[in-house]
Amino acid sequence: MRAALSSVPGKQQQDSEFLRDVLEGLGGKRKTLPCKYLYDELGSRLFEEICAAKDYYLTRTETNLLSDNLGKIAREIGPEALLIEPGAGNCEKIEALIAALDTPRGYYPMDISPEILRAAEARIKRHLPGIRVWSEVGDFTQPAVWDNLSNIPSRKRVVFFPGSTIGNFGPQKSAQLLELFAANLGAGDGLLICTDLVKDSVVLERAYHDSAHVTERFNKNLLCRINRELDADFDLSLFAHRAFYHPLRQRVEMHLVSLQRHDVSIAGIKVEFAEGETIHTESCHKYTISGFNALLCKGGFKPIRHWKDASESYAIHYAQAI
Ligand code: AVI
Repeated sequence: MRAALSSVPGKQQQDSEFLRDVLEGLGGKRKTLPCKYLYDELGSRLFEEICAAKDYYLTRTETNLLSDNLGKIAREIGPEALLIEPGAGNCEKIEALIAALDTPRGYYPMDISPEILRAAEARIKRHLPGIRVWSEVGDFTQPAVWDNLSNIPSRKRVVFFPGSTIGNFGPQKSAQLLELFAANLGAGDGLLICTDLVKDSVVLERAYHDSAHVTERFNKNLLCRINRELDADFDLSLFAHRAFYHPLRQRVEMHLVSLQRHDVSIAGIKVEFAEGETIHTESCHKYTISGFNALLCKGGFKPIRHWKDASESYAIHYAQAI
């Protein structure tokens, strides 16, 4: 396993970046926090709980859609492909896909966590012993983390980006991310990417305000993390979880609402909260097929095919780098 060292900052650098981002986000007129900080160890575990929650239909729908269409997807990808998975996590979803491919050349997972990658690599070796794995530790949004890919021989490269993760990037950043993918592919190489689709706002809001309150714990864990890691004194009982669909922006927004006027100290710096003031913690964009095709084109891809579930709730798209 080779680490892209330049893109894996040390603990001290991580802490100071976290503090800088938190003070910057809470210092503006509209308070925000970058959603990447939701995923510390507990946050990642809570996210796994969200994926299994009854009201969060996304994971379930994607899993079924993938397994229902594996043969067609494998035919579209074709033989001798190297599968690249940015933000691979536990590699659970890719296994069935690799197994369905005609003579796959190997698997190239990328993740910020070396432990997660090590476990995933072991899992692939156990379940698919003939598959070569090249792991890359680092933040896949950083171009340098992709550099080692050019040393891997392959006839065709395919980026696999499931989970509707593209939806957390926002209009500009999602196009930039697709451009980064395209820059690391050759003409005709593939992108298999999953998106949640625009739908009834009641269904969307229930997914992010689930009846088991897991998403609320996930959202509030961000304040716990700031308390723990940045010597802050957020009182969690003074914040409420709110998630609502914004139809014009086609996104669910997740916020933490201050229930009364109060001050919070973060590393000795005072931050004031008015009653009703919110911290915007995450945006989850939803797409129409034509809207996402336009984004693919902007990012340097030609849309080839897509598959939707029967209720047209979710989509898997296959596109080719231009
Ligand atoms: C990771 N991502 C695709 C999730 C989503 O649905 O946008 C994150 C999430 N936030 C709250 N619930 C799920």
